[in-house]
Amino acid sequence: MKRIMITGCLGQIGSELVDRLRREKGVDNVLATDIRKPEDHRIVKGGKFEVLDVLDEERMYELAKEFEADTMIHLASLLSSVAEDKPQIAWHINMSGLMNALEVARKLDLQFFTPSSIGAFGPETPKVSTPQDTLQRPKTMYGITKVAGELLCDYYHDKFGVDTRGVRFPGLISYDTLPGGGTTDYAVEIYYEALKAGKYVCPLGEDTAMDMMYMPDAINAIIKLMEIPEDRLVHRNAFNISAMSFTPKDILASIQQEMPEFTMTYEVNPKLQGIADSWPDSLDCDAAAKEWDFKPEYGLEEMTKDMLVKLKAKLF
Ligand code: AKB
Repeated sequence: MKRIMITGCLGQIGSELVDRLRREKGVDNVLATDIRKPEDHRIVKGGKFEVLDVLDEERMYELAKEFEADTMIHLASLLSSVAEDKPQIAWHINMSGLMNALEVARKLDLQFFTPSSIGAFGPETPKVSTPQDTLQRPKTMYGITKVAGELLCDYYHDKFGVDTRGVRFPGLISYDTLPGGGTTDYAVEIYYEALKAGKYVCPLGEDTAMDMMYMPDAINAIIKLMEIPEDRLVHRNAFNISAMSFTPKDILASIQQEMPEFTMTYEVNPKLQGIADSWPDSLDCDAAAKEWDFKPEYGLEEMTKDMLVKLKAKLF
């Protein structure tokens, strides 16, 4: 990873990944792209930035070639909840966008990363300690695009020799950029509402367990996986990773440790509940630990403490 082009940079992962890579690899070695260009955004102002619709393969190719990229990190995608509202558009963006990015990687011989998700599993998958290699029959359009994406990335490696790598991200929690349209978004919103309103209405039932991870661990995971020597990898697309598994009741209790006055009520959203119920409760991450030393640092307690401090500084 010396000259890195990233799509979907203004999203939840992209904005923090760009900051980190600009710091570590040099501002001029990172090309940030997104479909929109808010002129006063720090990602737009702070280094190389180009407008790119990932459905435009020709422009993606020209930008990567001109920049002399050696790595493509493809993040642009619709998340699970919004993809259920617009399944046809989600298929188009998630699949054609990925195919375009893989084609650019093949033509220019780029190392390639794209995230998969816990959404790549379905209701028939073992729910607890979900194995790395197991049944994947998701029932959401998001999940279908993620499984197809995993297969496509493996295909580009096996058929064309593209160095494709990926992880199945759990819900990601961060204070910098809000996620948009995911099923796990509640675990971010809850901290905002705790600080702003002192109360939160949760759209999922109190015992709904899902895998989660704090953003610094997610960024570390991307960088670590991309830098591990290829001969260590048995799997490629995509590795189970997770830092914790919790329910709304658990996160409520962890926030109440810091803010005893915080309260939560429940108004279950059937769409979100249905998606969450079809996903694993907890992943087995042994393959990632063995093949590229994956080891997250934050558990629920440490994350809650850090989130509340950082978010307070941001909001007030
Ligand atoms: C979503 O909820 O859609 C994402 C994910 C787990 O992939 N955060």
